Amino acid sequence: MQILQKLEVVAALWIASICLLVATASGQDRILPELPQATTPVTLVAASDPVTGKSEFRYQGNNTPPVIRVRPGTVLNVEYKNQLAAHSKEECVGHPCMNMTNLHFHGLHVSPKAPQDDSLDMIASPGETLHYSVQVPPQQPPGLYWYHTHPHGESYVQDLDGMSGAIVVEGIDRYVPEVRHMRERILVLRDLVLPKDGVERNRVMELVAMQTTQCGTAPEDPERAFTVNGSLRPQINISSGERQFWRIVNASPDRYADLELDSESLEVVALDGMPLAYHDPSTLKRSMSHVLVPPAGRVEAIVTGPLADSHAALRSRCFDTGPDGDSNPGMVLADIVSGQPSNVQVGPGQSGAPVYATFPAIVLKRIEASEPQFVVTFTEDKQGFYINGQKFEMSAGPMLTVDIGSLQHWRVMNPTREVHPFHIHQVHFLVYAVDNKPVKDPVWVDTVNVSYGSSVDLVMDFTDPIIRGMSLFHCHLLSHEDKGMMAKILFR
Ligand SMILES: [Cu+2]
Repeated sequence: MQILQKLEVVAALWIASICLLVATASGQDRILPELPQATTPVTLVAASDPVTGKSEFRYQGNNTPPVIRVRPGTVLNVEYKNQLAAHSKEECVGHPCMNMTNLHFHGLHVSPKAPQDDSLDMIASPGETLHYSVQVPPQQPPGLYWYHTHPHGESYVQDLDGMSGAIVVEGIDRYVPEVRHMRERILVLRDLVLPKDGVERNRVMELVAMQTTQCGTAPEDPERAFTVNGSLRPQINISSGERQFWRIVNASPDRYADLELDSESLEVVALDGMPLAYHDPSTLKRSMSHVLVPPAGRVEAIVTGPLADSHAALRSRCFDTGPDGDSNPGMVLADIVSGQPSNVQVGPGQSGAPVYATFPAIVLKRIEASEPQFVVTFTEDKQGFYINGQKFEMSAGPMLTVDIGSLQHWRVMNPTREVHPFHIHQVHFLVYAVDNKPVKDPVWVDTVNVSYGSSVDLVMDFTDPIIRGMSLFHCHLLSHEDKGMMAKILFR
């Protein structure tokens, strides 16, 4: 009886919170929430919601994860306290979660050794605290990164619960000076699991104008809606003709955001934290009608306010995840409404000249033309998910060892019937071919979608000695990673 009552309370509160989200989104006052900003040192707490049992980050007494801002050449200090419940109400890969946790600093070119970006040995049980002291190198590309938890077997649930936040490495204005005069907006995309109750479910789907016809080849019904900074379909104010600098991270554990604006193209200045100019000083930005941001990906773009009295929205388009994939329908993420011009206080900016990493074209061409030095093959069956036939084990040795100081040609193959986004810690790579055909505009990223029945060819940048140590590469659909689609790499 007591358990039943508790369950009813949980259900009632859960429905109430959905109603609140929907009510907030459908009411007049649904302005995009601003996120708290934090400078190092940061104290972050992992805690369990006493009612729902879901895990969350707490920062300065609230449950909104902060945007951590850090300058290149400084140390990012995070004290991370695991105050999750000893006994979880949530399920991880078929058993109750153990509520182990840690942090990964996604995309940063930093050491994988403790106390830095070590997702293997640094792990906290409930009651334990981790102390991160991450040396961000002076040549770190300035842009949008993010932190999320990375305990093998529990990553999916924790990320779906929202245990993630943005990191801004300051100084992108050194590459694209005009953004200094623009209002900056940080947009963190997360998931709202659609309610089971049919009426509530329809209300949410209608609210975000979710596509109801089948999208792509995945036959399943939609399961999620995107939220922006925790809000369902918020309004973003921008005056007509005003240019703003939007920095967007897809923090979903497994949904793709194929972003587009109704009114115009996005002027993209950085992907996955890497300014386009970082490897090509002549390319400050690129006009794109839509940008595919896979789970864990980021895009930073200049957006111009539409004409007054015209309706415009930020949308995610239908994305085909494959016949075995999850439904990924089109929907509206946010409405763009005409507001007062932003009053931007231009700060001093970052001093010093920008750092560029330009590999001679002849060197890149030679690597691209060579046979792959390593091939990653994603496979799956009813028992799990694999890289090169191996299911990840914490106790396993590295799948390969790489000597620091080289560029390498890697190929990632996906013979399965669903998409898998490939990610490697510590470095960026150049995506130059898909299905053995050169891509028109090669980009440096840290996460790339590999479509079903497809392959990508990459130039891996293993030149920086800071990455020395044991690291990881994996599929960034986190339930796949939890079920084995991950491997160790030793940078020597
Ligand atoms: Cu996968």
